[in-house]
Amino acid sequence: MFKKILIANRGEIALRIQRACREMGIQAVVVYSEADREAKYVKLAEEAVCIGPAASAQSYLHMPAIISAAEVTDAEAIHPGYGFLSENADFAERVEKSGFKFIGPSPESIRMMGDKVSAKQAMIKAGVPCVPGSEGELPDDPAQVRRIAKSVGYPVIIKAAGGGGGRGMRVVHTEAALIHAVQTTKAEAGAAFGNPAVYMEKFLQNPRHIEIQVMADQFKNAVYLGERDCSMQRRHQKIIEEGPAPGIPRKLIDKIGERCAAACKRMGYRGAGTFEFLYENGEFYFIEMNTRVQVEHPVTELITGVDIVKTQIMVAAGEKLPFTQRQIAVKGHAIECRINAEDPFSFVPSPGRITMWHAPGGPGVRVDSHVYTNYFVPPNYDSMVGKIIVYGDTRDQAIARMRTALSETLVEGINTNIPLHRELMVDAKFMSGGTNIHYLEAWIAARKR
Ligand code: MV4
Repeated sequence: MFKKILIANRGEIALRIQRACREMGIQAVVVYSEADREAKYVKLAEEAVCIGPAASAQSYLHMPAIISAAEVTDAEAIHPGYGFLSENADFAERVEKSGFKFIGPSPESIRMMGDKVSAKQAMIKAGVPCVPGSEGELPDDPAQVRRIAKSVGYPVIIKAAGGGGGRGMRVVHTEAALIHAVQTTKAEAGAAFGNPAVYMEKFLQNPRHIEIQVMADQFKNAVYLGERDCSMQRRHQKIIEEGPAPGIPRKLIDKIGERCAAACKRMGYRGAGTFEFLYENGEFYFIEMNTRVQVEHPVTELITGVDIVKTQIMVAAGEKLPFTQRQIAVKGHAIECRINAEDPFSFVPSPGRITMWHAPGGPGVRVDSHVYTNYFVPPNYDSMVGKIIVYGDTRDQAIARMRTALSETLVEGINTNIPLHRELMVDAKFMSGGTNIHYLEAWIAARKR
């Protein structure tokens, strides 16, 4: 096992990874920007290296600074967390070329999934169901593009191969609008991702966003750890995640989960991964794969008992997965509310000094946060200041516990979205479960303040 790991991230996930290291008897080195000197993950670390100014491009995204920090502290491995460099294949490659282990998949796997066209082709080969659409990249010939759209059937969606997470897509409802939409998306994709390639899919109108967590080792063992429902989102930012997904039969989850695990084995995938699906009318359609630990990983940790971060470290060190598929069972229900420093009505970020922070507690309540009373939320990064995750035997119990947890939570000095969460936890449609990806935005539009 590693003696020392460098954590190439900030905020709550830097603290989460540090906690896994401590439990495993591994020394953790944290890195921080000038804006993060006061963060809890820095204060709690035995070793911390300043890697640059507040701007991410000059600190958390600056590969030479991070690799130098690993060199001067004699770390053996680098955990990238989520965001920042976590899905950058070139970074993973530079980490390994510099003699460190990258705690994540191989650069080849990251690259393959980063290109949404090659990811989809890999899934088709592996028998994972995908949204019907173009076979790979769209050709240049407008007549051929029209023919493909006709056979897929309108509405269609044009997506950039280099996009993902909601960036670089355009819905097309009629043939008259098709070619212009393709050309515009290609131009934007070329400028934004350095890759003008686009592909086409049937546009699903009212899907849910369901994702399957997987974990694999270098010996081609791979298991799926159930699912999460991440449909409660606004502008591609998830705000509530839960597992299991309300109303989806376990048999369907097992069937798709087995396909995901089989795909991992076939690809020689190592580490944690998430297969993202759209779910509509009882069918799953693969859209993207994330090759990192995700913000919402605690939901899976609570319903399976698996420590995902610890397992990431074990498999990166070359160990076998410490469990088989037969040993994994989903039990109970978990819900996560992301707490953001923002206005609960306008969603404008609300950085600044937190004059009072009181976290909830009690049975089945977990809080992953790097903030505390007197902490200054810097304006330079994501507005998430923490996550409240609750567990219950049933979904109703989890909701009841989340209501209690939210009622105990006290944050002063900044605005947060806690009022929004409090309202949603008593919303009849949320309470009955199974709302689609458009529900939250429609709910916000109709909301009275
Ligand atoms: C789609 C779709 C409907 N049909 N693909 C948005 C983020 C990116 N991961 C893929 N996205 C979508 N792809 C087809 N063929 C609708 C979305 C989508 C969405 C997906 C998941 C969660 C929230 C979303 C919000 C708007 C659109």
